[in-house]
Amino acid sequence: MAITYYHAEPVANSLKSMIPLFEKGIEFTSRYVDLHKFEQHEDWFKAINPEGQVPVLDHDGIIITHTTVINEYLEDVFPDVPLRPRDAEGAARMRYWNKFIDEHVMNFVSLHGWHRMVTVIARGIENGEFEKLMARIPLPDQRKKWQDARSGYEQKDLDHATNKVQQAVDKVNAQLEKTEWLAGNEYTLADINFYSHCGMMIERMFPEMDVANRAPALVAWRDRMTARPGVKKALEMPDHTNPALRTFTGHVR
Ligand SMILES: N[C@@H](CCC(=O)N[C@@H](CS)C(=O)NCC(=O)O)C(=O)O
Repeated sequence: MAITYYHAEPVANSLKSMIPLFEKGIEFTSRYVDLHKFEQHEDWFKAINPEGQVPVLDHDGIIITHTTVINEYLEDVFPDVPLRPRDAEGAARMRYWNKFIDEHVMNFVSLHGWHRMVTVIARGIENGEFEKLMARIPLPDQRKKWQDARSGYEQKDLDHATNKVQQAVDKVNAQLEKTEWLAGNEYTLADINFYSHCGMMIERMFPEMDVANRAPALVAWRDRMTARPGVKKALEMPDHTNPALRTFTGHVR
């Protein structure tokens, strides 16, 4: 059995499927894909994932993409250390939160990350070179995100994204006042999802939200998450982000 995990820095999607690999003690080969050099749009990588995005799981030649799908696949194939409740109700609760995070959190935090970091990168590319890089991006939505990063995101879109994040923080905090973990009394893939996309970086990215006072249950949960050995190991994976840009994003180190 051989597993290769293609990933970028330990944050957001790349972190989200790396945590289950460590939590479950699955041996895997790490293959770093350098997003700063647009390696995800190179032909060799698009031959593995035609959508040109990380992360990707290769399990004995079976290619799985999209983190929520990867994580459920890992759960089905390696159930010994469970990260999904074994009862139908618990699994449904976990999936409810995963759906909420995938649809109402991920893209909105991501927009702020791109605004603070990718805008700088996209503007640093010469005319002509930028168009060539755009032509290699397979997903139209991603191509637009890169183009918008270069021209600058609209304030109304950034404000909308901030509101979405704030609503999510309040909703998650309300849940964590009632239960230890998002889907109930068990640590699940839903916790890993929210942590990777929002929980780990919320205070650094949105200091004006005053999360410590606004959402103390979330902060206590975030500290429980960060202390987990599996999470720690994932966070220790290499980070090649330019340190000057890293301060604006969720990167831990
Ligand atoms: N829905 C996908 C989203 C994957 C995604 O957005 N990956 C980002 C990194 S966090 C990426 O590859 N960005 C570079 C690009 O699209 O050019 C998932 O859950 O895996």
